[in-house]
Amino acid sequence: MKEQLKELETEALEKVQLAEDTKALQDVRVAYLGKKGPITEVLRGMGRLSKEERPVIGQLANEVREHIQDAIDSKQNSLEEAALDKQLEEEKLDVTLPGRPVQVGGPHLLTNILEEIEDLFIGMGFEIKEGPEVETDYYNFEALNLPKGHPARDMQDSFYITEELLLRTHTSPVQARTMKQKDGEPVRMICPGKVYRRDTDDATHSHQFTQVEGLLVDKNVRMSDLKGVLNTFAKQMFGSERDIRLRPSFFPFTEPSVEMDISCKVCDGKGCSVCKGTGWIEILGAGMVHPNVLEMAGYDPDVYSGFAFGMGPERIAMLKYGVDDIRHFYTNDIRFLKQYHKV
Ligand code: 2U9
Repeated sequence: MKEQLKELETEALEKVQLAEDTKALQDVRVAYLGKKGPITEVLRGMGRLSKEERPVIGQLANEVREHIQDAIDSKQNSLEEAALDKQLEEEKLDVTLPGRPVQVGGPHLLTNILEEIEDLFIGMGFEIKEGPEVETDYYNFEALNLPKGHPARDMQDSFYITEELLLRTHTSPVQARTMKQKDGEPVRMICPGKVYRRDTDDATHSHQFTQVEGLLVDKNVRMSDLKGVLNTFAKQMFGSERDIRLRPSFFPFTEPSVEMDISCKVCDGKGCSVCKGTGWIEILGAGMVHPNVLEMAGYDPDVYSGFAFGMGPERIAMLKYGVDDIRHFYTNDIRFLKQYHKV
C-alpha cells in the first residue's frame, strides 16, 4: 500500500507541473484528492491492515494529500503570477515615447481670403454689411435694373422657393437694401456672403459660392475713383508688381461696366497657359451704378453718382494660391485644407 501511495504522489505531482491553466489544475485536484480518487480507494483497503500498520498508512496518506495540495497551491500561484505578468506586458506603457501630436485646426482658406479682402476695404473706409440669403425677387433682381422677363431671371439659373422668394444669386441685394436704409446719405460698403446659382458643379462652378461686392455712392463720384480703389485692392492682394487694366463689359446694374484684369504673375504679361496666352487674368467686374438703380433706391442720379464692383473670393484664392478646383472649398478634405492653415 505504501508503494501505491508513493506512486500516486509521484504521478499527481507530475500532472500538477504539466497543468497549463487553472481548469487543468482543478481537474488534477479532483482526480487525485476527490472522494472518488485513487487515494480514497487505497484507504478503503485499510481494513485489511494490522492495528500497527493502520496509523502508519493513514499518516502517509495524509502526507501525500498535503504534498499534492501544496503542489497545486504553488502551481496556482505561479499560473496567476504568469497571467499577471502577461497582462502587465500587454498593458505596459512606454512613458518615454514622444506624445502623439495633437491635430491643430485653423481657419478655413475661404475664411482667410474673405478676411483679407475685408481688411483691405476696411482700410479704404468701407463698412461691412450683411443681408438675408433668402431674398425677395424685388431686391435680388428688380432693384438692380433686372425687370421681370429679363433673361438673368430665368428659373433655370436660380433656386426659387416661391414666386417671390429665392436663394440670392449675388450679394447685390444687400447694397440695394443699404441704399434704401441710408435714405440719401453717402454709402461706402462691401457685402461678403454666400450666394446660390443653379449651376452644375465643376472645377470652376459651384451651386453655392461666395461673393464680395462693393458700393460707393456720393456726390461727384467718378470712374477714376473706381479705378483707384480697384488698383489699390489688386496691388495689395496680388503684389505691387501687378498691372491692372479695365475692359469694357456689360452688367444691367452698372453703366458703363468694366471687367478688371491683372497682369499674369506666371509670365508677367508675356502670355502662358495660365493666362491662355493673353498675359492677363480677369479677377472682377465693376462699373458706375446705373441711374435706374440709384433712382429706385431713392438717390437722385443728377445729384449722386457711384461705383460698384463684384468678385468671387474662391476665384481670388484660386488665383493667389493655385487651387485648381472650386469644389475643394466645400468638400472638407483635410488633406487640402491643412495645406492652407495659418497657424
Ligand atoms: C448695386 C449696384 C451695382 C455689383 C457688380 C459685378 C459688377 C460683377 C460678378 C463678378 C464675379 C459676380 O462673383 S461674380 O460671379 N460681379 O462682375 N457686380 S458690378 O454691382 C452693383 C451691385 C449692387 C445696388
